[in-house]
Amino acid sequence: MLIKSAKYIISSPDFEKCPAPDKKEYAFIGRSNVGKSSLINMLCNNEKLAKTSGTPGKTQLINHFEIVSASAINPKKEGENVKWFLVDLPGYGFAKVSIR
Ligand SMILES: Nc1nc2c(ncn2[C@@H]2O[C@H](COP(=O)(O)OP(=O)(O)OP(=O)(O)O)[C@@H](O)[C@H]2O)c(=O)[nH]1
Ligand SMILES: [Mg+2]
Repeated sequence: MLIKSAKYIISSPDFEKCPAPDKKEYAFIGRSNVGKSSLINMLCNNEKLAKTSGTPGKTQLINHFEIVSASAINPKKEGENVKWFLVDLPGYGFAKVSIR
């Protein structure tokens, strides 16, 4: 699969405020500081897309990115643009931030 573009859409404090689920969504779950945001940036070839930090607890909101990729799953649609959400989630565990 070829990711053609990745665009920041919105940061949401809880799932009810997230964008309408009109596209497929993919998210990575894991402890704070394991590299979820870095992985998203690597996949999208854009180091500035998702904010990363060496201090656990950087991502505190649900961040939606709209991805346009060239389809490689359905042979009939090969090369066609497909839009989906890549979602950067806050980590759990040992975030070095105060409890809100
Ligand atoms: N050695 C190594 N360090 C990495 C790798 N990926 C990310 N890091 C580092 O790990 C730290 C945390 O990366 P993030 O991508 O911000 O981690 P996160 O899982 O999004 O963290 P939270 O937002 O706190 O949940 C940063 O200092 C990155 O540079 C990797 O593949 N190898
Ligand atoms: Mg993060």
